[in-house]
Amino acid sequence: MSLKRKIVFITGASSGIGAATAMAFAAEGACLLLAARRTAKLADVAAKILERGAAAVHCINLDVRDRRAVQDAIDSLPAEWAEIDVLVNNAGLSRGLDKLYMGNIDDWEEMIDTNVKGLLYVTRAVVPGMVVRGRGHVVNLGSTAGEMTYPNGAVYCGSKAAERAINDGLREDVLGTPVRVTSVDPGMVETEFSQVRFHGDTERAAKVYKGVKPLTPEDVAEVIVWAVGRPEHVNIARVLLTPVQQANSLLFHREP
Ligand code: NDP
Ligand code: 8X3
Repeated sequence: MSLKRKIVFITGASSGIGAATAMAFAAEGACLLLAARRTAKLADVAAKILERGAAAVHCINLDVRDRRAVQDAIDSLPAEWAEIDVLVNNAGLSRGLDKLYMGNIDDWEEMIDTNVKGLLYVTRAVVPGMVVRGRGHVVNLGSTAGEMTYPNGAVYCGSKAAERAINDGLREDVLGTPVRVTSVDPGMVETEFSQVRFHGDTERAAKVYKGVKPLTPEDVAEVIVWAVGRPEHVNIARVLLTPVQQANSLLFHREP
């Protein structure tokens, strides 16, 4: 399926997987609607994707946790951006790595509000238009963490298990329409993810990737663009991808 001039809405496009996905869709000549909170970073991504071949770009300053702001952002899109063809529900984060009974409740709220409720708000705002127009594709970012819970990560893993259930539920609920629903579930990807998890502790973040060659954001972006580019009658339900040195959430082969 040609992605030329398709309107692709990516949440969390200011870094990591979201920014790489914007670049990958740009190379296909898509129109990129980019959202995040850090507008300066978003502007950098926008400039790069135009150089890369995006047909057009429009940036939105959006916190997906703000239910009203999400609906307003979609309702007030300029007419030429309103008919979203592809939604990539990528905005997400982990905070902390603590035993559940010692966890920081503010961290839990932030993860659940972003990864679960934010994803739901954006989906609720965008998918009705897809159903009415009779076309659309939703790609949700899951994780190996949603398949297998690891110690000290119960709330993040729970948020990604919820993503998995919501992804499958949405696919059931749009059955009978041409809308497609895909979950892309990576293992370890080197992005700002671990720095965010450890509240800016770069030394601790670097240890996460020690002795392992992680996935790059571009590896994940390539899978997302591939899933969206399948012929219109093909729905890729879920793609699980890991570095070769990772078998699942818990099992890694680390070089000394
Ligand atoms: P990054 O930290 O590099 O990027 C996260 C993106 O989410 C940023 O653009 C950030 O933008 C945005 N974001 C966070 N909170 C909000 C919010 N409240 N509203 C809007 N945007 C928000 O991490 P990744 O690229 O790694 O993460 C992207 C997705 O991939 C997440 O859903 C993550 O759970 C998932 N994932 C990551 C893996 C990994 O190992 N890195 C593996 C599996 C899944 P800003 O701060 O500017 O708002
Ligand atoms: C991100 C992968 O293993 O750090 O979802 O939770 S992990």
